[in-house]
Amino acid sequence: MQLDGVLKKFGIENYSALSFGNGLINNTWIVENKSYEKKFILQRINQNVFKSPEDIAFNIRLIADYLQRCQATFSGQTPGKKYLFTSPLQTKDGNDIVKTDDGYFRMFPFIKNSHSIDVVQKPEQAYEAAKQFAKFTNVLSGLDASKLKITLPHFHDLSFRYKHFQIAIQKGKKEKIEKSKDVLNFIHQQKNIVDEFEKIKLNPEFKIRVTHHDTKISNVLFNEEDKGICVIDLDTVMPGYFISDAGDMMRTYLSPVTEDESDFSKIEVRKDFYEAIVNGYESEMAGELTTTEKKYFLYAGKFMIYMQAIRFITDHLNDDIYYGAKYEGQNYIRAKNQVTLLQRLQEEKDLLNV
Ligand code: ADP
Ligand code: GN1
Ligand code: MG
Repeated sequence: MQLDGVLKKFGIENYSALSFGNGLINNTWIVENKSYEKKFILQRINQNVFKSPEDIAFNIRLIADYLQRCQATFSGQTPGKKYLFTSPLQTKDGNDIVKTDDGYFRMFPFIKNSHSIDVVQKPEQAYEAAKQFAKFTNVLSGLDASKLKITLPHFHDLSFRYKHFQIAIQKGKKEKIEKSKDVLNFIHQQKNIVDEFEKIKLNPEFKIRVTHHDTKISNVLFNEEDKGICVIDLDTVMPGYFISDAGDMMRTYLSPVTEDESDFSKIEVRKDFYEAIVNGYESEMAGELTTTEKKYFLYAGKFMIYMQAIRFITDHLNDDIYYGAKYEGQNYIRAKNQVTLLQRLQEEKDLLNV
């Protein structure tokens, strides 16, 4: 893709650009300005998914301005030290986002001496990541979440996902449905997870807060000592429940293998990682979470794993229009992987906060 025009808007002409990261939705490049030896992260927003990229830019700006206004200091941090937030760079014309014939682009400074990881190998990494996502929500507790634009309507609305899943079964090809029976049956059997979510929506003990909604490990930057620096990938920051963030950490940090693993015997629930997530999250959010919410960490894991299984199998039945597939049946494998993970989690009887 020709990036000259976009980079020129940010005042960069002499550059190198390399594709970067393993995200499923956006395109990311690492850009180096050869004149100043400065690095940037350039991203093209996936418009099939995000219909209004301006809304994402609005939310990130709202948060950046809020943090700047209150110069947020934070318990657990050195007093006076500012919360690190990766604000987008502005173009020479003062815009956060650039529209070209190839789509919408935005750029961030590359956080120095940072790296991300794709698989959580040590409980300390799970703790650090959970702490960073909790800190993000906590530092924004004074920002009215309802001011955020909804960048993806119904994103973590499990009841909505379940409805779409049922439609996909009605419309999907008979043969595909027949071959997916094991996954479909399991999802139907676990419908109580949806019913519980309906109760949560009616329960005032569950607070709506500024929620990240994509807490996988690659969305945290670490320093060389493996300490969390900050969270990134803010496209899905919207009002939401803590079960979205805590649950997606369970979904992606508990098992030693990723959602793409097809050898399901490798999927397991690592109890010490579960505890690290709860402790890391509570290290920043204990004062904010209600007593009821604190009892819902295990449910959070089930909720997110179940929803991801539904999303993958729905996409499989819909011919991979959302996630794409590198090989035929990839989204079926991913769904079965998530079903296996949920089964493993349900087998655990003595996890914290049950
Ligand atoms: P995607 O939506 O494709 O997941 P991300 O915003 O998560 O996009 O970026 C992809 C990867 O790029 C991240 O996992 C991280 O390694 C790297 N990255 C993103 N933003 C920055 C940044 N500001 N500084 C350093 N690395 C970054
Ligand atoms: C997508 O963009 P990425 O790869 O971080 C998806 C998440 C899923 C995840 C599964 C906007 O995240 O909701 O959990 O894939 N993001 C969107 O890997 O749909
Ligand atoms: Mg990401």
